[in-house]
Amino acid sequence: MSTTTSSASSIDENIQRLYASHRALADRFCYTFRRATVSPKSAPYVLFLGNHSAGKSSFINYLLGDTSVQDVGIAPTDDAFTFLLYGEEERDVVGPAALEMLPAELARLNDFGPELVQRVRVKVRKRDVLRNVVLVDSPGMIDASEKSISRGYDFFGVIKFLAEITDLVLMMFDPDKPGTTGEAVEAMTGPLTGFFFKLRLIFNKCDRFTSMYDYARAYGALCWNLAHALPIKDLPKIYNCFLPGRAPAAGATINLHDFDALREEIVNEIKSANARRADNIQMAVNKDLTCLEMHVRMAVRVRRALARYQWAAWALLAGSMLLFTAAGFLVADNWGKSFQEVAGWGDGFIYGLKMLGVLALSSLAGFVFFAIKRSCINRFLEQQVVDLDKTFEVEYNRELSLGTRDDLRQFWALTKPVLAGLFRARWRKLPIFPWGALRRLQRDVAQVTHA
Ligand SMILES: Nc1nc2c(ncn2[C@@H]2O[C@H](COP(=O)(O)OP(=O)(O)OP(=O)(O)O)[C@@H](O)[C@H]2O)c(=O)[nH]1
Ligand SMILES: [Mg+2]
Repeated sequence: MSTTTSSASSIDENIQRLYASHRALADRFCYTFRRATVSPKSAPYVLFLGNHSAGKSSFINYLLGDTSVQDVGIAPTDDAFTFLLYGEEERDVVGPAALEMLPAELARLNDFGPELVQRVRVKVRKRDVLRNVVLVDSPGMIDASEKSISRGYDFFGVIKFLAEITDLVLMMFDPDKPGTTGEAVEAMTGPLTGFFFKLRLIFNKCDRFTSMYDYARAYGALCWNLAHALPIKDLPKIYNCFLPGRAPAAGATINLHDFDALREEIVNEIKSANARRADNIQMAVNKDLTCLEMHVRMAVRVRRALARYQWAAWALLAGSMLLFTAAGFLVADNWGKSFQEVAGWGDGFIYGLKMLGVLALSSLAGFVFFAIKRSCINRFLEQQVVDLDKTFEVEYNRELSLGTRDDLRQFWALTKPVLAGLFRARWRKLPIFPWGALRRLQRDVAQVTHA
């Protein structure tokens, strides 16, 4: 136990050190660290997501060996996020008091507003399985048409936050809705992007099939839908399973024994979520620092292009002004009496007026040239923002051409909107030269990646 605690402390210290050493660079480039502050010392979380009636709550009851813990039913049953914790004294708590019972890293749930906080539930149960893991049940996902009835809080924001801090995310489907509910697809294309390494797909209720043909059709439909929803090349493993203790479907000819083995596999994954915690924390740090590196590299590349354009525009403006003024003086000098021909106060006064006129005209031209320069720079900036994808392909050409870094595109999907907003709002404030800070960051990213 003490070895675990001391290794958790050393992970914590290393992370703190890493973040402290790159915070100045992040601040200079207006990058907000994304990693949720998860402590390696707290119990791991397993998050159950999926269509309504996919069997999330039933699976949790099965794990706890108690059918009375979570309510189950055919109709959408749960509208709450339920955290099942271990405790000697069993009790149920809802709302703000429930949030207070949860570890500090979950306090950010408060930011999603009272509608969510009222739907946070804690159930303390004295079950062995909960000694090593916190189970999180979630409201069932519904179809896009049903979604018009608002949940009253940012459901996908909550999913994203929980996916960040949890160690295992189980996404459950059932034969009635094999991956087709709008929210399930939206979750996989949105908030779960970047967390596929901790995502396990479960095709539940396989005991409902009457024949292999029946099963193959539903499984095919699930794979088809997932292929469209998951922005990754390889389909992750799908755990086909069912919960025991139910009478098989009438006339069923399908052999369910193989599904038993897959259920046990997923149960073991849940029970050993503890072992994944350090890895998950390291992955989160790696992702955050890689995003920072990407943010800085791309910011510097675009900032330099903008700086070059700006300098060229200033040079053009200064040159045009010089030419315009010189030409003005020349014309004014040759118009009426030239400088050599000026004799007396009267001539001098008229000559002075001519020159003042030239100065006034060139100031006016200066304003016009300046406005043109500004609008050209703004147009160039907008073009740079529109072309961010192309710039990314150029900047990461070497890494992408090797074909080994699919994750970079996922990181880019997170980084791009932030950079676009940053360029539009304050590109002039971004540094052009990160000096050695970027190299130090790249060295640390490489170290974390290969640790
Ligand atoms: N045949 C069969 N039925 C199951 C299985 N697992 C769950 N069910 C049934 O499916 C129905 C829905 O189960 P729940 O556990 O309430 O589903 P849920 O995903 O929690 O649903 P929501 O809370 O509405 O999101 C219940 O009637 C369960 O008895 C299974 O493996 N096989
Ligand atoms: Mg439920």
